[in-house]
Order: sequence, then structure tokens, then C-alpha cells
Amino acid sequence: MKIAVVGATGLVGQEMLKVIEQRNVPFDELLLVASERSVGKEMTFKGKTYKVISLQDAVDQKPDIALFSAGGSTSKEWAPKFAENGTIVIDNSSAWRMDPTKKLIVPEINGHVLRIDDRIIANPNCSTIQMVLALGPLHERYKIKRVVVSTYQSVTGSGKGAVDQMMNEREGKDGDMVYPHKIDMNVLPHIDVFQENLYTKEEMKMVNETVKIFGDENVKVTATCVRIPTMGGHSESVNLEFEEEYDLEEVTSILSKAPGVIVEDDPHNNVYPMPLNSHGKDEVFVGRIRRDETQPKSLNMWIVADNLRKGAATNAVQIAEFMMENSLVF
Ligand code: A2P
Ligand code: 11C
Repeated sequence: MKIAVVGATGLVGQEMLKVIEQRNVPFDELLLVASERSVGKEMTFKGKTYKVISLQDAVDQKPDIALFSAGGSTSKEWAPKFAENGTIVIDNSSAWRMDPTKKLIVPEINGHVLRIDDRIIANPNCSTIQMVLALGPLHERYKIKRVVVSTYQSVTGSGKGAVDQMMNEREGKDGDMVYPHKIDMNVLPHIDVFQENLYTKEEMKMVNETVKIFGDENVKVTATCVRIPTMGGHSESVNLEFEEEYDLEEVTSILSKAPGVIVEDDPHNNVYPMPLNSHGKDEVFVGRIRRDETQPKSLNMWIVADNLRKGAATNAVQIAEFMMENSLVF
């Protein structure tokens, strides 16, 4: 098993390496790949020193699996070159997610659609992954009609440069601006680029990716995505409308049993999910579960997860594990 990590020097790439180590993903050879700027740079992994190699070198070495997190344009150009050489590409960018010939996978929800001839597999957007992981089992039981979601997203979602911007502002230092405004001590109702319909691309990712992952066009999602000056995870306030009447205790019980989900819901003792606690964890945390008292079939809840872990690296590595465990890698 030869595994390549493309974007190995970036925030998600680094997290992918940690996840590979922590989950003991089996491999014989590991290729660390980044831009020409980093080629030759030395990195240590599990006590061994690796030299960063170029994309072309990595293609030529025909890895079995390549985990990509080096931006959409790198994926658009390079994923097909790896795929043509027989590599299974698991791509964390938005480049292939809505391509009807590519699958968009959260293993616990729709891993069963993967087949042996899948060559480029898309990893969903971080804010979508944590939402569908919690919503999937509820959709199965009560059929979700409509989702209204507002997000509170960590600066780590915009890469290293954004973390630097926030820290520089905090320390009163000059530096490059990743966001169009200051982020520290601020809140930006703006993630990714604005579209013609006045929503941002991030908001439309939540709308469209959710439908694709559930394979159900009847699930209507409307989103407002917001960047806040925090690290450690994305938080989401979610209002759900079901087709059927629901039982609040059963909702909590379904969520408690859902794979990858942890219910943290004891408001009278100040227990609810927070990004400070989700940092570095693979699970999705759900709390503040309560009836929407304005509508009988509606529910409110709060979902938090580390966007670099289940929202990116962990989910990508789990797709790789799923392919290996189900003999879909040859
Ligand atoms: P590099 O460190 O050489 O620039 P982040 O999202 O944290 O900024 O990380 C982006 C990752 O994608 C880094 O590993 C970066 O490598 C990599 N990357 C960016 N552009 C390219 C490119 N054109 N080819 C290969 N890797 C790239
Ligand atoms: C954010 N969700 O927090 C973004 C990061 O489509 O993969 C990931 C962007 C993407 O800014």
C-alpha cells in the first residue's frame, strides 16, 4: 500500500498525517507532496525523515491512494493525472464534489455507494460533513423536509494564512490579509465568494452537497455561513422541520447511537458542545436539542466538530479505510 498526501505541508495535510498515525492506517510507502516551493524540504513522520516531492514525481510513483488537500485548481489539474495512472484520489477540495460522475462521501452515511472503479472520490465541505453526520439518522427515521442552518466557522477553515492573520491582529503585528476585513474581535457573514443569488459559495455547498449525500432532492437547506475569530472547530445552529411527528427523547437516543456522534446535552449543568473541546477530536458533538416551539414538527440543535478532523482529514482517511476494508483498492 503506497499512500500519497498532496498538500502535506498545509493545515489539512498535516492533520491527515496525524490521523494516519493515530488510526494506524497500514501503508508500506508514504509520499509527501506539496508545491514546487516545498520540494526537497524535509519532514518527519513516525520517526522517519521524508523529502517533499513534486506532483509529477508522485504521479510517476503510482501510489494506490492519494489524499488531496492542496486547493481546487491543483485538484482539477492533477487528480485526473493520478486517476489515469490507477491511483484512487480522495479529494478534499470543492473541485469534483458536484460532478455527477463523482461520488461525494461521508462513510457512515453513504459509504455503501462506493465501487471498485471509483477513481476520484470527493470529500465534502467541512460544514456539510458535520451537519449530515448528525442529520442522517434523523432523516432516516422522520424524513427531513427543511433545514435552516447558521454557522460559526473557525479560521482554520481558510488555511494557515488565516490563522496567521488572526494571530497577527491579536499581537498588533502587520501581515498579509486573507479576509477582506479584520477577523479578530469581529464576525464576518462571508465565507468563500458571493454568487449571483446573493448567497456565498460556502452556503450553496451546504445546500447542494447535503442533497447529493442523502441522495434525496426533497431535503431543502438554507444556510448563512459566518466566520468567527476562533480555532478548534466549526459550530452550527440547526433548525430542522420533519415530515413526521417526532419524539424528543427518541431524537436524543438516535443521536446517542449514531456512529461518530457524541451527545453533550445537559444545559442545566452548562454542558453543551464548544469548539474549545472539539479541537483534535474525530467525533461530531451535538447538544442544545430542543423543540422549536413555533412548529410541532420542528427541532433546534447545536452541532460542533473540528473542521480539520472529521470536517476534512479524518473523513478523507475514513474513505481510504473504507476502500481498503471493502477490497475496493487493487
Ligand atoms: P506549499 O506549502 O508548498 O505551499 P493551506 O491550506 O494550509 O494553506 O495549505 C495548502 C497546501 O497545498 C500546502 O501543502 C501547499 O504547499 C499545497 N499547495 C498549494 N498550491 C499547490 C500547488 N500548486 N501544487 C501542489 N501543492 C500546492
Ligand atoms: C471554510 N469550509 O471553513 C471552508 C473550508 O470547500 O473545502 C473548506 C473549503 C472547501 O472556510
